[in-house]
Amino acid sequence: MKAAPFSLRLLTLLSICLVILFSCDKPTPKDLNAEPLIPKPTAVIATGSSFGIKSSTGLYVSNETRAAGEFLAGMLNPATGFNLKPELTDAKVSRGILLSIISDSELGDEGYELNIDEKLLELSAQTEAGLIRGIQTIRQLLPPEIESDTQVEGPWEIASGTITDIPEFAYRGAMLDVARHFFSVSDVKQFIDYLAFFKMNALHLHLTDDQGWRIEIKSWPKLTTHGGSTQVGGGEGGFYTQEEYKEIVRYAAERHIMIIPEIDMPGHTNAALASYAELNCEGNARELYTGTKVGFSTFCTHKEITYTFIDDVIRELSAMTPGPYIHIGGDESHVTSLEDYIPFVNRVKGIVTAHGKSMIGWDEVAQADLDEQSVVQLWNSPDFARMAVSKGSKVIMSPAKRAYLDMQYDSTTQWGLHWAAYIEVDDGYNWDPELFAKGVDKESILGVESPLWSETVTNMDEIEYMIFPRLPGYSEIGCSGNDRNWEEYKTRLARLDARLEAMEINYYRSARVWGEDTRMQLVDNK
Ligand code: TNX
Repeated sequence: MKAAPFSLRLLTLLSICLVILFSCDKPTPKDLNAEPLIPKPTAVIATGSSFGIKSSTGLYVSNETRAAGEFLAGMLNPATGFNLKPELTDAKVSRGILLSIISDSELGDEGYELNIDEKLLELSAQTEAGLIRGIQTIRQLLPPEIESDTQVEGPWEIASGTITDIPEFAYRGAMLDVARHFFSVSDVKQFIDYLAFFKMNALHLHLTDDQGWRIEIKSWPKLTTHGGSTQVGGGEGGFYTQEEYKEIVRYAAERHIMIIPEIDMPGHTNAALASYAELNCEGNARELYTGTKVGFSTFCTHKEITYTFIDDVIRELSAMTPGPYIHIGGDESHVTSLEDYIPFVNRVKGIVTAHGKSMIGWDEVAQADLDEQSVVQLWNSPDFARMAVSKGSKVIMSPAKRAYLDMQYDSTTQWGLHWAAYIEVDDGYNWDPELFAKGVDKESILGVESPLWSETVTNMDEIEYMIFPRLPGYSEIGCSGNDRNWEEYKTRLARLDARLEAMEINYYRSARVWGEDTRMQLVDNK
């Protein structure tokens, strides 16, 4: 056969090149509605195509969105190996990624909107907090490999369509008990990253208890040098210097998460009572305590020095806490009489207010003189929560039976306690904060918090095992309110496993989520 003329061969070659070029550029069809986002956004409209992030993709910001742009680039660059950098622009952008601040009162303080087509991925919000939440959605829409710290092959495609997302409750938090066992600054940062991933906005740090005082107070140095020197089981404990605490606050603020510091009192105070003899009624310092009993210690509520001490602590703590709240504990004060307890809480509330903060307390504080500024955290008693509402206070819902991250999943769980309940993954999800305590309605509920107490939990692996996969459910309760369904949620949660593994998280592989039943549903959905 005669060879084709040179011009024809060139033409053939050219068309092959063109076909290759075009097929590479053709967006992959994807269904935004099928993406397993947690928490589930308020509204999703899928358009069936996708947006691909490439090394050449522009990341356009304004002055107001530059910090969020840096945050997004920091999330994308390690795994993609790209070097995306926010570029300032006022021009109209029609290709690439665009972060904008818009005015749309429906979005509120933390809502955001994502508009994704084949050429443009636009994230808009009224606030930087909204953008940071939206960036977590972009992260969840990318394959789990995006979690890698080192470069992996793409493609990095995101399903096209529109997402509008506005959280139902203003407060969506978790608590970490750093008193029973101490956790390092880097552990706390990792915990903050987990909250950020699920768009939570508050980290309550339980900083003091019988077994340890974990925050440096410069005017009372023995609190940490002595009171912070041990922990449950007799280990060496530890504490945060004020600089370290400020670093935690800064790291959280970058992710729009507020820190709520708790100084538990008048009970749960053995570490302070062991550090300063004068805080005890008899004037004798107590021994350090490394057991797990509760309810045996109390400040001396009749001594003036007690209030001088509390004023110093709250002053130093308020000065390094930008958030509006100081948590004063108030739980399980079994050796403080009610006649002493009520005036004590009233006086401490005054001290918190004098330092420009609002008081939060565990549900027992409802017995004191509360007001609209005070917040009561329900852990045990619906009666106390109702009492708080009758005084005009707001309530954070943390019922131990449903929301305690230190409760075991079942009788075989290696860590945790079960005094309130065993909480399997579905038990943690299947409750409604608005129905939990009759008379405590939506208007009175600030939000939801899931506490992790650490009597039995000693390191990050154990923390992860207790919080995963329950934490995502608490975040969804806070974001979606009662508009939820376990059967549907379960299919999204089941698909979180690849990401948890990519993040090297030690999680509990619950049969309620990953049993036969779920696997069949996943196959059916494909
Ligand atoms: C009760 S909850 C406590 C804590 C314990 C926890 C263990 C609350 C306000 N007090 O002191 O660590 O149970 O689950």
